[in-house]
Amino acid sequence: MKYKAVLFDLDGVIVTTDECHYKGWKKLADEEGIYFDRQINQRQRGVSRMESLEVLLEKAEKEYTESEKNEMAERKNNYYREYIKSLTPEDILPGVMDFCTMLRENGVKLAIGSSSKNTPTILEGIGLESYFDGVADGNQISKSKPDPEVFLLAAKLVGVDPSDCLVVEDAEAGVEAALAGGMDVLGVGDAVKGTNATYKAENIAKFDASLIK
Ligand code: B16
Ligand code: MG
Repeated sequence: MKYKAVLFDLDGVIVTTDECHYKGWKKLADEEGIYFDRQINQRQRGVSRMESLEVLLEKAEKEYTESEKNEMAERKNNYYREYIKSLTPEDILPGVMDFCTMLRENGVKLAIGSSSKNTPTILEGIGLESYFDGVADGNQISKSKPDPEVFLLAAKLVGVDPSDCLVVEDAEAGVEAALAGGMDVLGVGDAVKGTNATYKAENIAKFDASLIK
């Protein structure tokens, strides 16, 4: 194989939780009377909770205090956590398990590199809490994507040099993070179409894995 490790983003790559993030932010925006749509939501992919709130507040008609912002981020997270309560292995996105099985059979290490502080809850919901060789998430980092910190940590956890890693991402910020860390990247979905991702595919199921063999 061309890579010794594959580092997966979580929301929008392994699991459908990107839709739960959208619904949580939409509910908050409606309550606050702030315009919000799916295009704005694309820019929240891969960035931290507080940075996502700032994206939403670009359309706000008033200034919010720091304590109001903290309350809003917490409110959204409570909605989000309600939605992800019902996650099951059926919410794993198409092609993910086949791709992981193929990689593992070829001796490739598998890790998670996610900005989300809810990563442990999500992995438990989809039954993959002990599946990965390393998990780097929003609880362990201080700079979120597009900074490469989370992917550099994931590479370190599996003992692989960044230049031997492939990152799989659905976010523009995530693609930038991987490239900044010296890694190749497979971008999936609509949000990565304008990026410099090494490979692009609609989703993992549609990716031609012979390209990395
Ligand atoms: P939380 P990823 C990211 O996860 C999401 O894409 C992004 O929309 C979210 O704001 C961020 O996690 C933080 O999530 O509020 O759960 O800590 O795509 O890097 O797996
Ligand atoms: Mg993502």
